[in-house]
Amino acid sequence: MIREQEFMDKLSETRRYIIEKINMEPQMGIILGSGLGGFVELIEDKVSIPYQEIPNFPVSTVEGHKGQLVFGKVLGKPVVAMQGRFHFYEGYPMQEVTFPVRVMQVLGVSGLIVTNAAGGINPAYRPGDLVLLKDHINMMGDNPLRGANLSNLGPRFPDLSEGYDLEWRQKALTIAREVGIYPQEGIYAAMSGPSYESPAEIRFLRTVGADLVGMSTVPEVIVANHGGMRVLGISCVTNMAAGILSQRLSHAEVMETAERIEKQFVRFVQALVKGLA
Ligand code: R1P
Repeated sequence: MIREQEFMDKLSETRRYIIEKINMEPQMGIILGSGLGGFVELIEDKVSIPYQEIPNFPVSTVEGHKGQLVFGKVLGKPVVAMQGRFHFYEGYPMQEVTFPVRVMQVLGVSGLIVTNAAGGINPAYRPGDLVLLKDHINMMGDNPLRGANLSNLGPRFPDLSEGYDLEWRQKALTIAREVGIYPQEGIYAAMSGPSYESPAEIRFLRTVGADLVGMSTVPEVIVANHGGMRVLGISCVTNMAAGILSQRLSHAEVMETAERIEKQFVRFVQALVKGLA
């Protein structure tokens, strides 16, 4: 179980290590989902720090998640991007899965764009669609805030009634149209994975109102909200979920679709950083 002082000490050590390497204060954080890491090509005056060099950082083990923090500027705005995230199914406890969000918080980040590759449940979706998240359903069986509250970082019982900031969502829709993108809006259900969901689980998720399913994002969003950040969530529909179409699922397909829509995704996130920061 997490001890507050121990956690804060770790966080300070990580922060100290990072601020010695960068000479900027990132304003916005971006978490790049499976196959979407190419966004970092766009970051200027880059300082990239591999996760294995950062004290107290876990290491990404999933294909399509390179494993580095990239600091720099996007259209003049100071950002930090996670090229690769940590998933609960990799075996990390929730506090480790979300440790980078805490690091962003203590570096001064006040807004987070969190992205993922997701399976489409809503039959109106097609692989390749971008979806702005309006809410989530936590089906992971755990919560990153379990344990002693980190009272220096946020409240015991954070409100999630606008876990995905409404004003940002509205602005994001306008910004999307300006760059010729027409995203869907939907609710993301997070499962623990790593097995993909069964057709019966997908029918269940559809019944309870989920439009998309994946194995990430929700822990990060909970911690970001706890830390007082504004959050925007974007899913790339990389495949239809089990049982929606009669085809089998694979991470190779997830990566392939993510790569196919990466250019459009990058254009959108770039415009968002400019418009929201
Ligand atoms: C499954 O193909 C993987 O893709 C998604 C799922 O969560 C799972 O990790 O990855 P991201 O959510 O990290 O984009």
